[in-house]
Amino acid sequence: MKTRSGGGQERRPGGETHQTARSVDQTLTTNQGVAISDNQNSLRSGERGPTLLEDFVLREKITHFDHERIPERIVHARGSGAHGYFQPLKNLSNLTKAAFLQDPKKKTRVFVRFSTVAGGAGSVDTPRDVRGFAVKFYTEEGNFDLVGNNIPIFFIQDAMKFPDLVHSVKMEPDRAFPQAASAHDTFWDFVSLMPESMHMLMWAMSDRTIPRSLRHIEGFGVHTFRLVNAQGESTFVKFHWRPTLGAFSTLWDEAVKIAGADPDYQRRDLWEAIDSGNFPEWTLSIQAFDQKTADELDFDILDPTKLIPEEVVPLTPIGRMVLDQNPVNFFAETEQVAFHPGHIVPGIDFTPDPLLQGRLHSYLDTQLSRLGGPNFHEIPINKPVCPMRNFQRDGHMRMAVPPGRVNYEPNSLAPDSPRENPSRGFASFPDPNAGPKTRERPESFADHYSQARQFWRSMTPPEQAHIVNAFTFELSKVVTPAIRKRMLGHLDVIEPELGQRVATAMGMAGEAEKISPAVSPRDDLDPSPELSLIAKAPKTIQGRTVAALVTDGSDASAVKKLRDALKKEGAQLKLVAPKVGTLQGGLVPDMQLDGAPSVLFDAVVALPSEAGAKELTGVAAAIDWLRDAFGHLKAIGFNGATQPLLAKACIEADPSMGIVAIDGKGGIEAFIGTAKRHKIWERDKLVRPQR
Ligand code: HDE
Repeated sequence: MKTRSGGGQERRPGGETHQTARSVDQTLTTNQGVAISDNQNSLRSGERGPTLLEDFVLREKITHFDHERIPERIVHARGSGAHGYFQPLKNLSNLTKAAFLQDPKKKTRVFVRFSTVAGGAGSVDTPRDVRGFAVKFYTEEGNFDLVGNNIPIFFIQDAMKFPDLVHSVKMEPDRAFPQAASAHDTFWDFVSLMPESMHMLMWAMSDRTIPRSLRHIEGFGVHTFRLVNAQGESTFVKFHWRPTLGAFSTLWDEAVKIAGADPDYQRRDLWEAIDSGNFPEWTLSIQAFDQKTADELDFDILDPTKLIPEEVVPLTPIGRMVLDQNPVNFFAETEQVAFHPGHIVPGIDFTPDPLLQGRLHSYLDTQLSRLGGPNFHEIPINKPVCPMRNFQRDGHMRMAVPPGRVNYEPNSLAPDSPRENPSRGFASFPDPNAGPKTRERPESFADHYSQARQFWRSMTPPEQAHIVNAFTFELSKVVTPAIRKRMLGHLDVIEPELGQRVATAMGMAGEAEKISPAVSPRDDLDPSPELSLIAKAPKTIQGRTVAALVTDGSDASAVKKLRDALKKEGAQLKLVAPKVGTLQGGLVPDMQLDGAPSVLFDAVVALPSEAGAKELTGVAAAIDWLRDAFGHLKAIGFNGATQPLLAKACIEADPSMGIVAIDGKGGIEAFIGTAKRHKIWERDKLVRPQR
């Protein structure tokens, strides 16, 4: 279902309507509404003379253009957004009085922005990086922003360290590189001096930071929040988003090649999925627990570098989010949307997590410079859908025109003007935590290694191998040997096997600096299988793209059979050919081979004609197409004609390694069954050194 075209008015968040129909009079005007007679030529003194200062049309147009860019976000600059809705699964009044969580029939509109953290707005989509997962709920009681990431913990425990963390990971300030990459000295220098980062580093070096797409990421609120019901009772919660399609990742080599083949890979994927009616969906779950459970946990619930394993406090699904509409204007919506963890509604409240507390200042402050002043809440994408009234006035770019002489409260001159409302208004939970004024880390935040070790032990062998490879890659890019050695020392503490494998892979065995942790890592935390993506991956190809390599003379009926079978599974087929024009035999390719390497697809099938296959044996892009799919552990289907090409790519037609002949009986089903495995892990040892 297309949602962006057609006449009439579409409902937009912020109570705005979006006019999609063209007005009858299409005369071009200035911003003041003056009709423009010539939009091609500036006003000049004589045909070949100088341009006149008087040309208000030119000056207005150029001046506006000069100011088209606003400062990009200092972090999370590159983002992709979408509209959608949220619907609770049940009435949650036992936990919270938040109005949007009471009625399972009620849909609340949302706007979501996914992002990478370190790169600039024009950087690529697939660096190794944390993904932001920010959701704005336009509730009837005001906007609620759940500003999370795709990783349940964070690098640091205290907001005081955030500028240092971000400075260290962004481009180095003298040389302005590397862009969108943590693989450089300053980042590893900083984190290797911050033991509290160790747990997050394990996640950052795992496959979580190279996701297959934005539709395939989990999301987390990270901090512990509170839900508060009408009786004033509070429950602690951690928020979790789980994609219905399952969470999947790419391989590092694949992510690197995608960056070159399609820098907008994830933005395009999200856009195309929504545009074609394949609306991405997530379940919102909570881990809900009381003070007694909090006291019994191994770690402090206020420490954002720790998680609560699902095996200890299970997830309770509470709602579902569907993204069903692309933005109609990237700047107006995705760029100007302003998230803030402090945008909260009655029934939800903060905890004194020292990272969250710092964020409550930062996000409001950053919008002042990013969006130019204190009135960013009037920008349509940021506007609440419920009535908004107060005595705040004026400032840059004020849109509202509040009439009357009364702009203060209390007043007796305007009895109908807004008043506070103790029964409905937001009341902070009376958190009893207080103490002497101090700058100190609590003792309960001191264990920095136990959950890092638990994470390592919860991974499957391929995931462990990827973590080893990621540390090896990143640290090999660090030029200063002392930093490498310091990090190797931390890895030894996390788990000696990890430290040794990375050191050996770098040719630095025995060179680790000795790190003596303040609190030694515990050995008794059970692995948490829910932390592994591979262990819980659903067997599905729903929402995936399979590519078929076709040539002149390819069998159109074989292509149709494959397409129909994939469609039944909710997957789509794209045709890739040496040339994009219509092929002999009538097939119409979607993409030309040069611009469609196999990294862009989830699984591939070679369906050339015999003559076509022979010709492709002399084309590097075709050989790489199969070799890369092989190296990236993707299911490969082939017809009989492909044999010479497989031979040229040194690929043995071994079904146990996911190389499936599809022209025989049951061939297509066998191929789809293989593709549902996402990656053929058995093949990994054939193509990657097992460090
Ligand atoms: Fe952010 N963060 N952050 N952050 N963050 C921003 O706000 C900040 C943190 C997150 O799509 C900025 O509007 C501080 C944790 C997302 O617009 C800024 C601290 C988590 C986004 C800011 C943190 C996040 C941001 C930059 C530590 C996961 C993108 C532009 C105290 C729970 C939102 C902006 C979007 C953006 C500050 C830590 C998630 C500068 C000070 C932890 C998803 O205000």
